[in-house]
Formats: sequence, structure tokens, C-alpha cells
Amino acid sequence: MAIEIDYILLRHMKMKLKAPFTTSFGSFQTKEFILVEAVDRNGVSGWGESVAFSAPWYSEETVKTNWHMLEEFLVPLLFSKPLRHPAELPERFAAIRQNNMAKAALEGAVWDLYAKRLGVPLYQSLGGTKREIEVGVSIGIQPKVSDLLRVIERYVAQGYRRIKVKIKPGWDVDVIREVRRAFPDVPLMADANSAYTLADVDRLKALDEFGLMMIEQPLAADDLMDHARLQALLETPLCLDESVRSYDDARKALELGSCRIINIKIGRVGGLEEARRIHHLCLERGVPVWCGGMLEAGVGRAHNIAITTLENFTLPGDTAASSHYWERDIITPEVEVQGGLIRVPDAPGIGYNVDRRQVERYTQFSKLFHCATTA
Ligand code: OSB
Ligand code: MG
Repeated sequence: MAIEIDYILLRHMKMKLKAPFTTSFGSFQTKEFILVEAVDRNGVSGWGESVAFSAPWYSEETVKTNWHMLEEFLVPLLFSKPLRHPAELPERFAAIRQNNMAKAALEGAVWDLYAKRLGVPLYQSLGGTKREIEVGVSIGIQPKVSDLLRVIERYVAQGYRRIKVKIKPGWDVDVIREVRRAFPDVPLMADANSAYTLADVDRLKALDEFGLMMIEQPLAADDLMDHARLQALLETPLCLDESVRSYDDARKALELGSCRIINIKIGRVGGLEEARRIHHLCLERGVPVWCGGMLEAGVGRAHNIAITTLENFTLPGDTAASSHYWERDIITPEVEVQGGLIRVPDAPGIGYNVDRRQVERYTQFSKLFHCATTA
């Protein structure tokens, strides 16, 4: 059965986070993103969300470069010949270098549509089995340590399964020491978003005494070699985020010993199919994975939940409740966390309803692309 897409609708969205999010790169509160709707000839809609931000601080992609890639290259490739299964898309998109978040957004919409046409939940089409997933929360850099402790207190009380604290030089060893003193037993990790170099090895080594689950992405995104050297010097496991953009990156990182854990983000690796391949590789090698977050709205959040149902997602992810980010999300019901768990919905596709009224409210502009070949 071919997937007969009638049109693709791209929306440029703008939503305001409840609180500013601060990393080693800076702070932002307005989240712009692209929402992708793929509609087939029966009027069924599949949804995808690009995780690219307005500015290229996390990777080189932005909302505008994604729009350009989708409009000029990826949507035309999708329409260029019939499609039988979403797993065919990575090969079709391989003619385009990188631009993984743009590819993932379109692929995600097609996966949702595909699962809905079969009447099965997306997580099952991906081979997932878990009925509930464990989640943690990622806490941005705060003005003062006392603020951070108060925020952590709140999330521990809500039952989140682990706390992730953002670090950077000057907001690291002393801060983690305070957090450990206040919360001796909480599962804790730190994410540096590439804020360090090998010259900081003593500072990073000093974190070993706090029993962190892992340190995420301490060094540069393109530096698997230095991560391997650092990992050899630390007891704390390293986890790679920005450095792993493909199956081959993951394979090389594991072969070099650059990390002992991988954070899988669907957008960063170019889509659900590539995410699944990395998951399978890590399962084979006995390396645990978890699902990262990009401050997604409901559609992206639903995709994260679906991929997290695969068996080797054994560590809590960053997929916190909708209400952690938004006054009002774009899906119903919103993503809820109880006792640190999300119940995986059983409805076809992503399993949540897209709230078109909210979508309209947050839409800045949109553009429709018709598929000529199915007409
Ligand atoms: O490095 O994991 C990261 C948010 C934006 C960009 C990169 C990262 C993050 C987070 C928060 O840590 C994840 C989330 O809550 O969605
Ligand atoms: Mg990270």
C-alpha cells in the first residue's frame, strides 16, 4: 500500500516558554519551530515537528534554514516518486547533506501518517513495547544556587526519575557539591553543551566525587577523539549528545571509547529510522541510551515518547510534562507525568490529538505544497 500524500503544510510556529531556558550558550524564552502536516488523499493528517531553534547555537540548523531545506529540496524529493514505507525516506533524502532536523521533521509526519493509515500506534510501528516510560527533567542554569535548589526540590517532589543540571565553567563543581549536599540520593547528571576543552580535565575530574549518572557532552561537538581521552581519565560515564549525528558517529564513538551512554535525539540524527538504528547498535553493544529533548511542543514530545518505548531506552529521558514548558500545549490530552512516568497512549499514530485551535493561535505563517503525481 503506497502512502499517497496529497499535500504538505508547513507552519512557522511561535510559542512562549513558561520560563527562560539557559545553557552554557545563553538564554531564550521564545520558541519558534516548524510544524509539518502531511495529508493523504483520504484527508488523514500526519504530524512532525522540527527541533531546530531560531539561532544556530546547538547545531548549525535554524528554523529558517529548515524551511529553506524543506521547501526547496526535501518536500520535492518526497513528492518525486511513490513511497511505500517511511523507512525509505533516509535513502531518498541522502542526496541532501546533513540538515538532519529538517529531514526528521518531514520523516516524522510521514511516520505518523503511515501508522494512522494502518490504525496502529506509532510506537508499535517502530517496534517499541514499553507501556510507560521513565522521565527526568533538565534544569537550565539559574541566577543563584539557591534558585537551583528550589527548582530541584519542586521536581523531586513531582517524582521525576532523575535531575539534569546544566553546567559551564564557573557554574559546575561548587554548584554540584551544593546540589549533592541538599539531595544526597537523587539520580543526578550534568550537561555542559560543549562548554569545556581537555585543558579543563581537572575541573571535570573533580566531578567524579559526586556520583553523577553521567556527564553529557563536555567537549566540542566534532571531537570524538578528545572525548575518548577524557573518558579514559574519568570514572563518571560520559554521554554524547551533539557529537552523535548518525549511526556511523555512534559506531565510531563506541569504538573509540568516547562515551558509555548515548543521548538519542530524533532531530539531531535525521529521523526516527536513524534513531532506531542507533538504538539497535547500542543494544547490541550493551550501551544504554535515553531520549534527549529540545524543548518540544506536543507533536515532537509525542514522537519522543514513541521512540522511548524501544527496549534499550533504559535511562530516564528529558521528555518532561507539557506543563513544565507551556501554559498550553498544542495536543490533547497534554503530556502528563505521574510518579516520574508517562503512560504511552494507544491511539493510532502519535496517539495524541493535535489541537487545531491552539495550532492556529501559535501559527505565524504557513505554506502549502501540493503533490502533483498523486492527483
Ligand atoms: O543539550 O539536551 C540538551 C534543550 C535545548 C537544547 C539542548 C538541550 C536541551 C535540554 C532540555 O537539555 C531538554 C528538554 O527539556 O527538552
Ligand atoms: Mg545535551
